Amino acid sequence: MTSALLVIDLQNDFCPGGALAVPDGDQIVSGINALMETFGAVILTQDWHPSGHSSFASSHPGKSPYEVIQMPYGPQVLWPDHCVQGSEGAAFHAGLNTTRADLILRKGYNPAIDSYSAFFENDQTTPTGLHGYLQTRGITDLTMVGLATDFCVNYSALDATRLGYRVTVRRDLARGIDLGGSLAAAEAAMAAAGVTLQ
Ligand code: VGL
Ligand code: ZN
Repeated sequence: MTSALLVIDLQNDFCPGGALAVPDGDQIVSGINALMETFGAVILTQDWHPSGHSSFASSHPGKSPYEVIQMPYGPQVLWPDHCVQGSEGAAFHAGLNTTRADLILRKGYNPAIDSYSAFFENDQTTPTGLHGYLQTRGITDLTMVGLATDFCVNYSALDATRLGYRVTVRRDLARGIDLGGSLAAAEAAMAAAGVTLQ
């Protein structure tokens, strides 16, 4: 078996002081840097939205952040503007060891579709290309860490198990947004799907 570490969205906007701050999101950086040294493959994901992205509440007159709307592909939480391409908020946390990364995968660049998962956009059909990359490298096992446990980590872990990877989520190296119980729901869904919650 060949394993990779997938570091999800460890960006300024998801850390304290950022536009969509995850509580204690910055507390996991040094632990993730240390964990990188134990993996033969390290992949970072980067949430990377064009300004005016359809997941931003500001793109929907009269709507507020954290409201849910119906998109052609299903329900979508509306977020504060975050991780706008090229902005400081979209940059990786300054303490993250990005030098160690083999691949930096950007997602969420499609103006009309959000992409929580590192594998598929939120329509659950448009691929990001990560599956092909991992397959051609012979990677079968994935350990996931980063932000946010209940959104991008959760969706990535569920897609990865569906695609046949063995998936571990390091809860100690992930943090959640927790909108109305979404953290507990995500952990239950991951456990039910066969994700190892460590
Ligand atoms: C994320 C909400 C919106 C995440 C990204 O990285 O979990 N959450 N965009
Ligand atoms: Zn986003």
